[in-house]
Amino acid sequence: MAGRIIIASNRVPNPLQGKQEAGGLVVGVREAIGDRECIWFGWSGKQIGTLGTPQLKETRVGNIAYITVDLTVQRYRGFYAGFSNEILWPLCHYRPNLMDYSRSDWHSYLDVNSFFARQLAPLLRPDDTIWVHDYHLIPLGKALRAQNIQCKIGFFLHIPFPPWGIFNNLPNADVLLQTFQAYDLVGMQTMRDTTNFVLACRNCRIPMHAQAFPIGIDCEEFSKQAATGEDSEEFQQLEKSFKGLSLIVGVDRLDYSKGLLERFRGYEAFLRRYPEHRRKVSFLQIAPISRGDVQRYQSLRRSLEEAVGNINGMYAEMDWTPIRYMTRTVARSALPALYRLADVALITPLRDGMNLVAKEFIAAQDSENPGALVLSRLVGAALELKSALLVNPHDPDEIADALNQAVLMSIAERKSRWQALYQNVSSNTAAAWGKRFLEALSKEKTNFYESEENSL
Ligand code: ADQ
Repeated sequence: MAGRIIIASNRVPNPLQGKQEAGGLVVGVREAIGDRECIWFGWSGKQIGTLGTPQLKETRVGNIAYITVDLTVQRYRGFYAGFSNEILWPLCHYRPNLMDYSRSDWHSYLDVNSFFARQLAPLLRPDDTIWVHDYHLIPLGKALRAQNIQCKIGFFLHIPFPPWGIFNNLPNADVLLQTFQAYDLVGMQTMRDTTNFVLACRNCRIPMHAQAFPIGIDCEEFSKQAATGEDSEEFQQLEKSFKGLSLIVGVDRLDYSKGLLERFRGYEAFLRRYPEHRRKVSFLQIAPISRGDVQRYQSLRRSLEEAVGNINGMYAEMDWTPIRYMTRTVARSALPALYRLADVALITPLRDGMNLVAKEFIAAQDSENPGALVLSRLVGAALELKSALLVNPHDPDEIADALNQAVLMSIAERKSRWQALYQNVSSNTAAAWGKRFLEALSKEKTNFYESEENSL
């Protein structure tokens, strides 16, 4: 593939932060770009009072030009806080009852996507390849076609795609689905999402194809950071404070899709039903606040604090705290060593497109003494990480039983499960994900319902 790569995502990574700060999307995309010329386009993260003439801000680092544009407060509310996060996010995480729908947010969503397309179109050349990311920008492809852009355009959805019976709760669901037709390739995280998407399109008589491209992590880099991080002061402190205890760890953005309340219920059931583990384990849950200005997230935060308070109130001893819960931001550089120190990772979202934390935990383990992974069956990663202890996150007793099994697991079993998991995480990397998507996009546009391995 010649030509430039154009990445469009709602938020653009800070070009001045190194690899250290990068998440899966950023790593995968950067590796896939390689040395090719690239524009990374999106929202600056800034809200402005009135629009005036939109100002594009460009920062170039190496072969990548990061180009961002501000949004007005009104557009931010309708497009981002409203339609993206209070309608599409709950809907795609199988929670249509949490949608807070308004027609004006829908119009704002379409309007901002057209606005982005108008800003991006003049920067494009005919031989560019455009890769659009995630639910904020579903109609961007169609809006670009309306600007007469004929380049190849691919789309990847990072979050789940629910069954039609759920998706059709969205007013104008068919109109939104039709906008996917502007893309030459649509990628989903798993075959489950791909099937749901294609069947939803069939229900609306929209001929569409899609493929599964499960996202990975930069496994080698993560393993290296975990091993070297053991010398850091943070790690030493942490190790000292958990000395003699089995450490159970959870790391998730504070979001209702991550199943934190249900997880705390599971941990409570574990302490209640297996009292022999009290004083011998400690659970550290890190949950950095996200979307803190949204009311639903504020009330979730209060419920979580109450749940932690109840468990600690009920089970704590003078010299033992059952749960430590942090909403403060933890340096990303501290995570690999924390995962390595942990005996068990407890990752139990109610729904998740993939869940990179599960993969990062596996990458970070010491091969001679790996920890055990307790993972929700309902996340994309569970379809790959089959040697984890898989649980239904809605069942506190199942979580409790899995925690008991994880804490007691022999070294031989931990090693053999981890080897199978590591094999998966190290072969399906972020770089491989990005390359697979762009290679598939560079191939034919036509119907590949039958011919492609991962397509419907
Ligand atoms: P997220 O919902 O954000 O991603 P996840 O896949 O777990 O969920 O990725 C979170 C990332 O943030 C991980 O790389 C993690 O290490 C990092 N992180 C978490 N806590 C942090 C902290 N305190 N400080 C710094 N970094 C932290 C969305 C979808 C997922 C999908 C990804 C990628 O919801 O399902 O796996 O995109 O496609």
